[in-house]
Amino acid sequence: MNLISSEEAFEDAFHRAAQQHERAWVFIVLAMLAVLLVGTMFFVVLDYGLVSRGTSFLRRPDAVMDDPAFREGKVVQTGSNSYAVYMVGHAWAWSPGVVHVKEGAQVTFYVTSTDVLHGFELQGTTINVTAMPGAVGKVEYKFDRAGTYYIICNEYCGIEHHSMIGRIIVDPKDKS
Ligand SMILES: [Cu+2]
Repeated sequence: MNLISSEEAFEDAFHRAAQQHERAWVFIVLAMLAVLLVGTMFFVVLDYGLVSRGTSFLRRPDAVMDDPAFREGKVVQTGSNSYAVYMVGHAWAWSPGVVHVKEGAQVTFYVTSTDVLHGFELQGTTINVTAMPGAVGKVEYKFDRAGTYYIICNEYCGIEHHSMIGRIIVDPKDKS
């Protein structure tokens, strides 16, 4: 009798310890998942550039067209070889559609949309900003290689989405 009860006591203690151990690991795994999930969200939003850190929000989404720079799709020279480009996405084109800069140009893009979400992705570069109505995204890039860079809308925006292509043409230095 005595022997059996001590065995039972041992089993009880063993199960309690095992349960505690399992609970601790369930907690640790859930905490790791939470950190991973929140970390991924921060990475995608801030570092990957889906939303620019320089995004400023407007009260009226159409107010952006009150700004002549956006209305006219301006390219402003801000230094000897630096430019500010005011880029508007609308169904289904980019304005300005073609931008010429010199090799080595430092370009600041201000990106917005007049209607729905568009994706401002510049092939061959790290530029990837969502063009949002009511918000202006800011992204900078230095074009060290001459050539044609295509602006690809990477956010489905309607029937002619696939034809929404713009061009940034970087002219070689020796060309005047
Ligand atoms: Cu699109």
